[in-house]
Amino acid sequence: MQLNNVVDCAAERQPADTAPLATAVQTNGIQNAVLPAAQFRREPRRRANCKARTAELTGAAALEAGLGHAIRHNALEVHYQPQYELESGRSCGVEALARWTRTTGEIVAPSVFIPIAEQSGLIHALGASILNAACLAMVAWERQNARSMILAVNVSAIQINNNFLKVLIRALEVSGFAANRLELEITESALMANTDLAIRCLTDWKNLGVRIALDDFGSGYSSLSHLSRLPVDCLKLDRSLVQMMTRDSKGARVMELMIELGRKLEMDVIAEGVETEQQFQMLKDLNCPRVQGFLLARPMPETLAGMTLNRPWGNRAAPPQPMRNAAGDSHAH
Ligand SMILES: [Ca+2]
Repeated sequence: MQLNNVVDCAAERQPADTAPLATAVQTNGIQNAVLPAAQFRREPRRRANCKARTAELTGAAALEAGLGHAIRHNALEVHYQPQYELESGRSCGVEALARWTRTTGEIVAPSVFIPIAEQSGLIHALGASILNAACLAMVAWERQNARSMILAVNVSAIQINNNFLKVLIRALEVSGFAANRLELEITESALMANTDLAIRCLTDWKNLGVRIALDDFGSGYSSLSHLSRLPVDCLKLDRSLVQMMTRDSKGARVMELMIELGRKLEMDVIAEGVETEQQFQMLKDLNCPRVQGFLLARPMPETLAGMTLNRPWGNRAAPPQPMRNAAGDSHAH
C-alpha cells in the first residue's frame, strides 16, 4: 500500500520533462520512476511537501516490512500491566500489551505499529501471536502461584470476524488456559462500526466462555441504547474519565454514574489510567471494583510481572491513605 502511494506521489508530478526520482523512492525498488525536473524546480514548496510525504511513506513501508519480519520470527514481546481489586489490594489480572524493538534497537511505540498492523492486515498474525504467548504465560504463573487471574487481551476492530473464533479456540486448547478468565477488550467504536456483525462474533466468542470488556469506555460516542444489546461483561472506564474525575465535582459525578451504570447492568467495572493517589482514593470511595494504572504498576516483561503480581498494590509501597484536597474536603461521595 505504501509503495502504491509513493507511486501516486510521483504520478502527481508527472511532467513533460523529467528527472530521476528521489533516492528514497528508488530504495523501494521503483527504478524507473521519474520526476518533473523543471516544474519541480519552479515549485519549491510543493517539492518540499512531496519529499516529506515520500520520506514518511518510505518510513511506513520499512516499518511494515520490519513488523512482518518481527511477527514471523516471534520477535515481538508481550508486556503485562497488572490490574488490582480495590477492596483487597490483590492483583486480579493483567492486560497483555504488544511491544516491538527493531533489530536496530529502536523501540517503536504501539501507537505507531498497531495502526500499521491494522492497515496491512498484519494485525491478524500479531493478535494471534500475543494471545498465544499471553495464555501460555498465564498458565505458567498460575502453576507457580496457585492463583487464578484474568487475562485481558486487546482485540482490534479488524479482528472482529468469523476467523477469530478459530484463533481463540486454538490459543485456549494449546495453552490449557480457562476460557472464563480470558477477557477480550474491544473498543466501543469497533463495536459500533458494524454492530450486527459484532454481536454475532461476540456471541460466538462468549459461547466458548470468554469474557468481553468494552475498552476505552466513555472516550468516544458511547451509545447507551447499544450497550444493553451487546454481550459485554465488563466496562473498562477510559483514562480521560479518571483524569476528569479529579478536576471538578461534575467530573467526579460522571465517574460515579459510570460505575453505577456498570453495576446496574450487572457488569464488572475497571478504571484504567490511574496515575495519582487522589484518583486512586476517589475510585476507592466510589467503590470501583478494579483499577489499573502507572500508580500501581506499569506494563512490564513477563518475568518481572510474575514477581509483581505477588505483591499487594504492585509497586505501590504504602497502603491507601485518605486523601484531602486543598480545601480540606474529603473526596468521599
Ligand atoms: Ca486495552
